[in-house]
Amino acid sequence: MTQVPQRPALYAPGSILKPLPPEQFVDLRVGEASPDDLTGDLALNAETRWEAMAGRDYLTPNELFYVRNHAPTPRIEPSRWRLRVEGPGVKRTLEIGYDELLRLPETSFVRALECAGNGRALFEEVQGRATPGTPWRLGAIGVAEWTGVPLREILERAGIKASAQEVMPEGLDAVRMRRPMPLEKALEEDVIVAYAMNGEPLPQDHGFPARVIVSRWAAVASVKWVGRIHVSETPLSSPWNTDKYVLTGGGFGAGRIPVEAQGLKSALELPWPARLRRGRHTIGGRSWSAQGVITRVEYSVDGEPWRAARLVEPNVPGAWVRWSFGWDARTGRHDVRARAMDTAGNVQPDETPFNDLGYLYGAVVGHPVWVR
Ligand SMILES: Nc1nc2c(c(=O)[nH]1)N[C@H]1C(S)=C(S)[C@@H](COP(=O)(O)O)O[C@H]1N2
Ligand SMILES: [Mo]
Repeated sequence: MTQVPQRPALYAPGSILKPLPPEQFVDLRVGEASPDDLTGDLALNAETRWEAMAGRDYLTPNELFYVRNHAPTPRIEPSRWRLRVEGPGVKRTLEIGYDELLRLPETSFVRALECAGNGRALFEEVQGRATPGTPWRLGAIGVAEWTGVPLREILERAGIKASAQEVMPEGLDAVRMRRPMPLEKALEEDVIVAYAMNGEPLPQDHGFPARVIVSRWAAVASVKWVGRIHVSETPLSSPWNTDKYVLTGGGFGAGRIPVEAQGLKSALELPWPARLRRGRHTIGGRSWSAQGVITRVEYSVDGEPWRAARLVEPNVPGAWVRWSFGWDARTGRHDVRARAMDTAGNVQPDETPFNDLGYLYGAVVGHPVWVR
């Protein structure tokens, strides 16, 4: 069992939430920031710089893991924290404290967490059509080992009624971020209430003391600082599945389809744009699919025929695979591309269907590389 040390009280008892200054969004990238900047009180949106992943192990270290907040990070004192499970879909209201949560049957697995908007800036930079919202390139993804209690264990302790339909975790942040999922999704074995990330207690910005991890779904479903789980007998809605995080406009017309499952992407472990000295280089990258396991990754420089990159184990379903290829770089400006394929038969396309809010960019990206 992963040992999670008790944290000291972060502030005086009385309220479990410390009022914080008005939203201040800081546009910085993980890797440019000092560790202090990454654990502060700010509503922080920070993406992992891909060059910071070059040559690293499989997992994203906690301090390099992207942060996406809709409101400032709340500071929660674990001894006062409670998770309440309630609603017409359960037989009784259940309250679980932090120590109790740590004593429930636990599970650990390695999975990616990826923002639905990852790659949004590329709609403009590659496809020439801008969308509003946080302009992530490809760094709004990370892979970690998550440890926690299966949501099923917790729901069963509250007694799931035969009529139960949807499950909506709610965060304790100022916006009370919440988003529903069908009961069947909530009961999957890799949907958990997590309290540890890469063997450490969840960092504050990643949801301390506990967050939901909904494997394979856009990370907006993985509610941080979870305080309440509502179980309904009817379909539920929240601004995050009706107005935000929906596919609408472009090829989707007037419909509003909530973003759920993630797709397929690849990224090079290089700065954007990259600058290299001429000569022989090993170029590394990672590819991931929420729909299956990556079976093959190909690369192409300056429009030359696609060739296979060398995959590096492990290749965990629902996480990513590392790969590399050798390149003899000549002076000039180059366009380096990678595309992945998965066991579900998906291949990264040359273009992503446009949608107004810029979700699920999955097309092949020409990475600009200057060589001198
Ligand atoms: N309570 C709460 N949970 C949240 C969010 C939030 O703002 N508040 N952001 C969501 C979104 S949009 C993403 S992409 C992920 C980011 O998780 P991370 O900051 O740990 O990388 O958390 C999700 N869970
Ligand atoms: Mo997100």
